[in-house]
Formats: sequence, C-alpha cells, structure tokens
Amino acid sequence: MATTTELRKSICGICEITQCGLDVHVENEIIVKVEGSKENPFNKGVLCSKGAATCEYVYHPDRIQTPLQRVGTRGSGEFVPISWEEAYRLIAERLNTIKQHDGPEAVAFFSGYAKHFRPYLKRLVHAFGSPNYLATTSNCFEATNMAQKLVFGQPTVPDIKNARCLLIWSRNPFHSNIHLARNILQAKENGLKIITVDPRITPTVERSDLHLRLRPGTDGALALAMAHTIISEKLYDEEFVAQYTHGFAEFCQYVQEFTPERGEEISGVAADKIREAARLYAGSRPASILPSACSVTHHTNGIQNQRAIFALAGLTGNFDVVGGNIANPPGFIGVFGGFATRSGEYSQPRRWEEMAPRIGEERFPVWSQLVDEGQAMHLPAQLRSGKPYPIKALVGFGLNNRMWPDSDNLLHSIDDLDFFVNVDIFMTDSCRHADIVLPACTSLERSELRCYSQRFVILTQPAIQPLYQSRSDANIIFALAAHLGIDDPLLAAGYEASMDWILAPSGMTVAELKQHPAGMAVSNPILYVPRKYQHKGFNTPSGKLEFASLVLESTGKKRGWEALPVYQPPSDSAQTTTALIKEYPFVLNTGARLPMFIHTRTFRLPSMTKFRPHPAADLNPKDAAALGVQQGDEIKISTPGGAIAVRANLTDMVLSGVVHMYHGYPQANVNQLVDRDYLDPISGFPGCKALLCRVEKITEKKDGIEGGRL
Ligand SMILES: Nc1nc2c(c(=O)[nH]1)N[C@H]1C(S)=C(S)[C@@H](COP(=O)(O)OP(=O)(O)OC[C@H]3O[C@@H](n4cnc5c(=O)[nH]c(N)nc54)[C@H](O)[C@@H]3O)O[C@H]1N2
Ligand SMILES: Nc1nc2c(c(=O)[nH]1)N[C@H]1C(S)=C(S)[C@@H](COP(=O)(O)OP(=O)(O)OC[C@H]3O[C@@H](n4cnc5c(=O)[nH]c(N)nc54)[C@H](O)[C@@H]3O)O[C@H]1N2
Ligand SMILES: [Mo]
Repeated sequence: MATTTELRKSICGICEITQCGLDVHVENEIIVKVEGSKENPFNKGVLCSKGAATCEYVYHPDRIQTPLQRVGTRGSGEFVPISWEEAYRLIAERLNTIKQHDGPEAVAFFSGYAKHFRPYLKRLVHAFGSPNYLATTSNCFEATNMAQKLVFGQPTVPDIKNARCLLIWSRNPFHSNIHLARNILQAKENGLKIITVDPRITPTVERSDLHLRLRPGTDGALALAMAHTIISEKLYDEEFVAQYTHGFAEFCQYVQEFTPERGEEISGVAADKIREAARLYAGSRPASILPSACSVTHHTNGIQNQRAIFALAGLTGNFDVVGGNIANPPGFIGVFGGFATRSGEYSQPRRWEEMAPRIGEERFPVWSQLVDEGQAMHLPAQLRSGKPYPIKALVGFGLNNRMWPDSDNLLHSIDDLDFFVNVDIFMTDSCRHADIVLPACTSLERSELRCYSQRFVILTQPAIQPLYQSRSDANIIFALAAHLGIDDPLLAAGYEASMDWILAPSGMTVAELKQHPAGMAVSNPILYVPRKYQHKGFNTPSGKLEFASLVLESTGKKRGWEALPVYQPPSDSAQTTTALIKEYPFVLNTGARLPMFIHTRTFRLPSMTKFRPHPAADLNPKDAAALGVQQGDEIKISTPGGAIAVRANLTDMVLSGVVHMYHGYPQANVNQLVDRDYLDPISGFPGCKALLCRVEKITEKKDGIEGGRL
C-alpha cells in the first residue's frame, strides 16, 4: 500500500518563545520530518538546531505515558499507572480538603518555562481562591520589566528596524533567538550602529561597532558613567528631561562621581570606550536599548543596575518614539502582537485584596506592587518556615527544580508537602518526588494560541493526536476546574470559549483562526502612536519618567533601598567580601545560552548533546595556565554551597577571572552552587551571574567524580 505524506501546520515549542512555524510531514499519523514554515513571518522557513531535533523530542523514550500515582517513597520513582478520571478525582479531593482546612492559599501552583497555558492556569488558581500563581517569570524577564515600570511606568520594546543605533545590553540572540539576530543583521545592512555590552566575546559582539567588555554585575556603574558623559557633554534631550522627567537634578548630582575613569575602575571598560559609546548612543537618534531577559537582573544589584541602563533612554528622549524604546504595545503571552485582548482581565478574576498575601509579598513588596504574580524564589523559604502561613500542596506545570537556586533544597522542601502534583512531558527528578504525575503532550500534539510581533496570530491544531495518554496542559487545566467544582462561567465554558472571550476586543475569533492553520495577519491591528506620554503622562507616581523612583522611596526607604539607581557591587564580590575572596577568587557566571541547549529540555537529545557531551565550563586560557589546566581537563568548581566536577573548555571568549557554566546539566548542576538566599532584595531574582567560586584541577580520578556533584 502506498503511503501518503500529509503536510500539517504547527509551531515549535522546544524553545518556547520564538514559536517558530513548523511544516509537519505526517505519514500514517507518525511525524517523519519537520521544516520551518515559510508563511510564518518570524522564522520565515528557518529552524534552529533544536527545532530540527523535533522528532527526537516528540518520540523520546523518557516521555511520561499515563497519569501516575506514587507508591514508593518520594524520589524513588515507583509509580503505578492510573486513569485520568482517577487522577483528577484524587487531585480534586486532596486540593479541596486542603482548601477547606487550611484555606485556598495553602495550595500553590507553578508554571515552568512553557507559557501557552498560563492565562487559563492563572484564572484557575484565582478562581480556586489562591493568590499563589507562580511562574518562571520570577527569574526570567520580569525584573527587567520591573526596572522599566519603575523608570518608564511600563515595559517597552526596542524598535530595531527604525533605530540608528542599538545598544544591546547583554543579549546574544545568535544563541538565544536566531530570528532576532537576523533582524538585527538586516538593520545593520541598512546602517544601524551596534554597541554591545557583554563580559564575553559573542557572535553578537563580533558584529558590533563597539564592545563594552565589562566585569559581570558592574552594569550600573558602566551605565552611570555613560550618563556622566551624556550629561557633562550636554548630549541629553533638554526639553524632554525638563518637561517629562522626575528627579533629574538629584540624578545629575549622583552621576557626578561616576566619571568614565571611575566607570573604568569598577567595570574594567576603558574610559575612552565609555565616552565613545555614550556619544554614539546619545548622538545617533533615534536609538534603542535591547535589554537582556535576565543577564543584568541575575545579580543581587540587578534592579538598580537595570534602572541605570533605562535611565539612558530617559536622558536622550528615546522613549516611545519611532526607532526608540516603544511603550507597552499590546500583546498576548509575552509577545507584542499588535492587537488588544482581555487576557489580563481573564487571568485575574479575583482582586488581590480578596485573597491572602501572595508568596513573597512581605519580603518583596515592590515585586508585589508591580507584578501580578507571587515571587516564586520565596517558595522554598515559605515551604520551610510555614510563614506567614503554611503551604500544604503544590501543583506544577513543568516544575523542574534543576533551574532553581539551591535546587536540591527545593526538592527537600517539596518532600515535606502533603501533596505534590507535577505535569510534564518527560519523567524528571522533580516528577519523581510527586504524588501524582500527569503526562503533558508537546506543541505538535496540541492546540495553542500565539502571536508574533509582525502582527500575526496563529491558533494551532494538533498535527498528530497526543501520544500515549498524554494531554495538552490547557485540556488538563479545564478538566481540573470541572473536577474541583469551581464555579466560574469561563472555566466552565471551556478552552475555545475562553479564547473567544479573550480575543473579543481584537475582532478575531477561534472559528476564523481555525480557517488559517498556518496563521493569519491580525485583522484590526493597533497602529503605533508615538509619544503617548504627551497626552497620558507616565504610569508612575509622579506621572513622569522617574530617574528617582517614588515607588522605591515609599516602599523601600525603611529597607534601605535608594530612590536613585545607586550602584553597589554584587553582594559577594572582591569589593564586599574580602574574607571569601581569598578562598573563592573566581567569579562564577551561569546560564549564558548555548545554541543546542535550552534549560533542562535538550540534554536528553543525543543530536544536541553530541556538541558538548560532557558538562564543561568556559575558562580563560590565562587562568587555565595559572591553574595548570589544559583543554578537556577535569576541574572542580566550588562555592560555599557545594562543588561540581566538569571539563575545562579554554576560550578567549571569556574574561580572565570569570568562569562561565551553562545551567541544567543533569550530571553537573551548577544551580546547586547558588545559595537560595543570594537574591536581589528588590526583585527576588537569584544572583546566579556573579558568585564567588574556586577552580581547581582534579588530578586524582575518584569514582563518581566525572561530571557529578562532589
Ligand atoms: N543558573 C541559572 N539558572 C537559570 C537561568 C540562568 O541563566 N542561570 N535562567 C533562568 C530562566 S531565564 C528561565 S526562563 C528558567 C527556565 O526554567 P524551567 O522553566 O525550569 O526550564 P525548562 O527546563 O525549560 O522547563 C521546565 C520543565 O517543563 C517541562 N516542559 C516543557 N514543555 C512543557 C509543556 O508544554 N508543558 C508542561 N507541563 N511541561 C513542559 C520540561 O520538560 C521541564 O522539565 O531557568 C532559570 N534558571
Ligand atoms: N539556545 C537557547 N536559547 C534560549 C534559551 C536557552 O536556554 N537556550 N533560553 C531562553 C530564555 S528563557 C531566555 S530568558 C533568553 C535569554 O536570552 P539572552 O539574554 O540573549 O541570553 P544569555 O546568553 O543568557 O545572555 C546574554 C549575554 O549576557 C551576558 N552576560 C552575562 N552576565 C552578564 C552581566 O553581568 N552583564 C552583562 N552586561 N552581560 C552579561 C552573557 O555573556 C551573554 O552573552 O534566551 C532564550 N533562548
Ligand atoms: Mo528565561
């Protein structure tokens, strides 16, 4: 019998945020090949290495096949398969009992990096009555957004296409988002000047006009030194500053001490380069800043540093202008799609005041003021202390402890819970500690609504039916709502009715989207209106762009937080901890993206791991020589929190004195070395990009040492 191959449309969910359009070739309901979808305006037919490994990902033997109930001790991995009905029944019974005895807030929910189901999950959590919706927002992009909310009153996106200068502050899209990299290259061909601020020499740096190679965590000092040049050479936008900003005089006063020479002393970037960058950024208007998701904010001084960076856009009036940083374009699930939705309203059916305080609310009040979620990094502390109230149950959608600081501690804290449910595609260590494990399907087996900044939207349909007994997260959320007996009309109406409700202001409907399986242009795009602040002001307490933050002044004063973006070195650094530095003389920087790995997700794919089969850390050859370490030698990296053994990868890409290690290796988890309380006090973000560590050559090979935790 001749087999026919059908072409079906989907999107790639492996790296989540690019959502590349996929052409899925299906033979007898089996995916035989995937290619980039040419109709998709973002990836335009192109796929990265990870997307090309889709078949390996979808058909991986580690996939969870059925709902499971734990029968052995936590972590033992002993489960018995149960039916979906039984699983839902058990979960609903336990969660409702806890709700009755301890209040709904005693149940916390967490979303991992997967995002397609987040609006529905957040509604479920609040409709259940719990304030405790947590997500990777707590250590991914949100601190950068917080800094923007403190300065501008809202998040922005850089208008790269129309900018004359792009200040890339620590992004490396050649590894983290290849389509963004292509857009930058295209703009460069049209004359865009690029300044990149990064401690490493990356492919982005290699294509930049200027590289500011700073020491990790000194971003604030560098930005303030740039501000010094911009102010002292009168390169700032006097009219904008006078009319639309708050705290300029105090800012100027503070910036006086940050001469480029002082900036050089702290950051290691030559004073003349700082001046050159300031002149280029301020002198080529319009200019935009492309921030990183978290390279600046994964520091104990992250929010203040990130604010100092955004203050540069305030000085130069590059806020909400064509080619600058555009204010708050409308979006859906983290992407600015150019259409209005009711997603925020949908996700927040109950006001915060009607619920108990969120996890982390007391410790991170500025977070709670600016972000509509709990601060997840506080979860382990509340699990341990039971204060201000005990958490009895946790429901994770892709909770993977390996991504958290002091990862084992989170698992140990979870072990003390009455009840833990985890929904994942693959059997992970975290799942092994759960009472009930539910199998999620991949993006190719589900329906999801996503949008692209090209004013394009897609509602996918399953390219194949969910494998084994797996189900889509959205399906699981709506079924849970029904089993929990939640009285909520939209959750009761279901997934498609919910999407229709969310989409109503856009004029688009599920029925219309289904007619365009490869996606469609947004029907009534919202066109960009520059300088909205001229009529609406800024969404800050002063109504102006704030160099001195009134939020920090009122909320932070008694905690010692400064209203100005005051620079302080990372809490553990040569400047602050003279005792520690003797024992731990290197700076450990974790997580700089590698093209073939994405958090914990692709370590199980041989076609990806073959590029770096052993856990390895990047070390400058000069440092290696001093340690007697050669390429491929085993080294031990230790912090007061623990030690891992990895191979040394010698490269001039990294600064001398800094060791870089990717996070998430199953054999050598660098997050185990990060102290659980080493957090930015304002955002709660972990300081996982500037820890002090020791590096030693391992001379004697011991059992179990290879790539493992020592
Ligand atoms: N040291 C260090 N740590 C970091 C970072 C760093 O730079 N350095 N980066 C941080 C950042 S920015 C982020 S975003 C986080 C990411 O942290 P995580 O969200 O933990 O990352 P992942 O490993 O991508 O995904 C978590 C789990 O979700 C599962 N999963 C994948 N797709 C789905 C799905 O569709 N449904 C469900 N239910 N599960 C799914 C995966 O199998 C995995 O077990 O890590 C953070 N951790
Ligand atoms: N292949 C791949 N792609 C990814 C991911 C992945 O894991 N793998 N993760 C996705 C996620 S969740 C996110 S949040 C984004 C992140 O996307 P990016 O921000 O582009 O990623 P990173 O490589 O973490 O950080 C960019 C650069 O910041 C630099 N950096 C490190 N410390 C500092 C510092 O203290 N100051 C400054 N100025 N720079 C510093 C690093 O050297 C690195 O080159 O990537 C997304 N894309
Ligand atoms: Mo992230």
